[in-house]
Amino acid sequence: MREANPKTIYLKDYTPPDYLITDTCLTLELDAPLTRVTAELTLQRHPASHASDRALILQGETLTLLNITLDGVALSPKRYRVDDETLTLFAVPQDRPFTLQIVNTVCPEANTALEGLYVSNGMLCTQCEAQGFRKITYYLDRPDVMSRFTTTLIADRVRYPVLLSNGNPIASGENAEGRHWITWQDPFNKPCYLFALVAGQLACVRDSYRTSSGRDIDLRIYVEAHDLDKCAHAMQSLKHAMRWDEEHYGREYDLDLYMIVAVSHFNMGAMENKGLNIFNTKYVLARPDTATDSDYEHIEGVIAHEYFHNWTGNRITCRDWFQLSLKEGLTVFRDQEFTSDRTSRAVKRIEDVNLLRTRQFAEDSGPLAHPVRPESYIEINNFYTLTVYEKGAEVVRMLQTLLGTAGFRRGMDLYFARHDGQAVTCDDFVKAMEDANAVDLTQFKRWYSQAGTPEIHVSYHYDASQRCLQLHLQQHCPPTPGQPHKLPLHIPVRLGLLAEDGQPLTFRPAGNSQAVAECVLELRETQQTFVLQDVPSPPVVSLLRGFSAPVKLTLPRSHDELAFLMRYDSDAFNRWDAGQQLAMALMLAAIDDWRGGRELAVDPRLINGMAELLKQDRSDLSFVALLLQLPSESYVAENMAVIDVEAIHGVREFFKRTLAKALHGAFAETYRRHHAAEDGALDAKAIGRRRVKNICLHYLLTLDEAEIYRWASAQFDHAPTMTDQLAALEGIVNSQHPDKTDYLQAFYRQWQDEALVIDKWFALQASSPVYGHLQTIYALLQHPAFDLRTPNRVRALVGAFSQANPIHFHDSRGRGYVFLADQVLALNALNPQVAARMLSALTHWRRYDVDRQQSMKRQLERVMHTPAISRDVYEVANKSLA
Ligand code: B3K
Ligand code: ZN
Repeated sequence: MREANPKTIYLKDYTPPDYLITDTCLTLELDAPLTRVTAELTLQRHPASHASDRALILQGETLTLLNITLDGVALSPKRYRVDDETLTLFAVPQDRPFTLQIVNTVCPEANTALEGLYVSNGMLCTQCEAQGFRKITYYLDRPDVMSRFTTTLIADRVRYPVLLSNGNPIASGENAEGRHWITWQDPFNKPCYLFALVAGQLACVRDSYRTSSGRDIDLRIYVEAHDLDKCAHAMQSLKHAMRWDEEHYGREYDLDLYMIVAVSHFNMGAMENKGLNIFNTKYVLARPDTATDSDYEHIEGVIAHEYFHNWTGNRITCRDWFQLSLKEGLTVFRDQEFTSDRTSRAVKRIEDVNLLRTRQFAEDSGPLAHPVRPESYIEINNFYTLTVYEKGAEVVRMLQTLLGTAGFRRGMDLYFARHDGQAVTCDDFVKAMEDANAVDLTQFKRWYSQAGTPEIHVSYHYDASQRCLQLHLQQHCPPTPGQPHKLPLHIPVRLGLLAEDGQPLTFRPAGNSQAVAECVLELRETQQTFVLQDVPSPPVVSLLRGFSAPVKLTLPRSHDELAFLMRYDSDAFNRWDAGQQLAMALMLAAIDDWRGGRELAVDPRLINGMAELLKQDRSDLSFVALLLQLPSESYVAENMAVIDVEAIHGVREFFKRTLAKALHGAFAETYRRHHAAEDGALDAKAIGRRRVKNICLHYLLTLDEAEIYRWASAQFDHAPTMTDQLAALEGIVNSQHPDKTDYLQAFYRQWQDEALVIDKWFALQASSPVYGHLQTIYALLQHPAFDLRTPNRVRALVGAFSQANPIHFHDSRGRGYVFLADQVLALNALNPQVAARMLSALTHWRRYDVDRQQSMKRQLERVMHTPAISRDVYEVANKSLA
């Protein structure tokens, strides 16, 4: 819990460690109430250390210290000091290696923060990133201290038959009193945040993988026995990821064994511990009747992400936690590319940009804005953010755009060759890109140090007599906390031109002798003019293709021009985006009308654009499904100066109903056709069919027609997949369907033993604009299946309500905010990491009207001034109010 003044840690204060730990031998006598840890560490003074002090300071929290010996001699209490966070040994040998043996105990079953060693459904497991290892034993808990780990696990053989740690098992045996032991050794040096252990009654699915050099890898997924039938997809995903990394980056797996363990209680998605990934069950378990198509895709993506970390994160790790994006941004970029290759590039790009533009842009313009490489933090766990992950991935993507795929690969090869086995910085990564391509990326590096989303304003002029197009680009980045003035960034802007008939136009960029159909403009100045020659006719400009940079682009366009691009742009991303911009412009205008009490209407260009789509027979139906969707309420909010939740919701619902009325026949026909073809298959075609069909159903359900209610009910009753059952239920609950409560109950009865499905049941209600009002939320809080100790459940109820149900969360009397603050305070005592995440829904209080601002602020203040508030929650509340 919080010290009087929580300390801020600064990047500028980084110094290399004063000691190295070359060998780490751990022995854990495991049990849920009390685990005894014996650590034998071989240390030596860091050859480059200049500190004059002979003290050694180890980190340790929530530990009970029993005994310390140095080179076999017990240390008297005079030789060391222990406090809540450190163990200081006053004088240790400076001129030779020495060994420390430290014995301490921990209490896993009291650990509700789920960091360090804890219990999940009777199983013992660990989470050490970022600083959880210090809750297991005293250590130099920092990523630039890398050591060879040998771990012996001892436990009751009935209650803990499976004992796992990193690397390979090298010895095992039986002890007295029904206990057994196994020793694991990891041949690769690693920082302690990659340490893991698991002990429990686990069942295992096994498979194997032959690497490109012909080595056979033993693959295992460990789960609770009743989940054995839900592992096949995760295993396939792992094998696909292993092959992809060989083919795309020449990276092979390096141990003989790769293990994944699924646990029900987990603060995030998954963790890339060396050779022993620990996963939230949500990203492992899938069966067609329990997991949706999107779940299947996310599982493949997260399995791949953790696998890719083996090279980008584990073999090459971070020097310090400010460099987090070195491994996270890069690994997200790699998993995005993998998913694009495995599914649809256009769909994946749109989904990623949607996330970035709605959530990361909001983060970047709010009080918690920070650079991709932050300069300071109070609690590092608060910096596993959309900026570090998603914007970090965009920064890597821009490097690939600027250097070309081959140049980027050369940079990656050099990065792996140069830094294998090291703990490095974002600068080291960019240096490898520079050296491999003989380019200067000094200006580009500002993307790592400057927070905020740049805005680009574009204007252009076509000169028919010269057949020349002049494009004028201006960049500006608004101030963010601590950064009032920004320098111009190096921004890749991908561009193409369309002729009046919608066909691509070729042109010649300045300095090119050849005509091209597309090019990347490199914007470096605050204002810059680009000249394109040999443009044969007046063009329509398609800019920022594929969303080539994480910026806000403004280019005044008529509705006709947007409708034209929506139909003809050869860049799939920009086609979709033109439709979104058209819908956005119309919705924002309608919001003005709503607020002025004027009558609303939907422009025929949007209706016709959607009608066209429904007529065409396109193969990428998942892409069509995205084109049929209106901008989300949160994206509309992001585009308003003062967010008006009621107007946004009212207008969006009006648009849905109007489109449903106008396109009734087409929606109904499309629904029936795809529904008739439903066979429960899981290939891209079947997934696309379900997506389009369920969107049509949701549009039609806004019309309150008995016939459509029957369709939804029938789909619910006979659905072969969770995708269809859940979509039907969601449609029913969010419509005026008279029997929605019965359907909710039926769903609960059917799935009460499947925790991940019950999470969906909570989330669906908590995010429902029709059903998820405060009374429902309070009732769900009392439901026997609700549990504040299970992060997935908390996210399903508290997270879904506060982040995905704007109309009820922003209740005009502020009761939604009181609810959230109450839950944050209750969570604060149990799990500060999750509590801080939940609080983030109040961060953007300045974006709302004055009354709401006051109510949100009051709750933030109430949280911040609560005694015993955690560092995690304090940092979010304090910075939100600053
Ligand atoms: N590296 C972990 C995240 C750890 C978060 C610690 N609070 C998962 C990942 O990004 O792969
Ligand atoms: Zn990661």
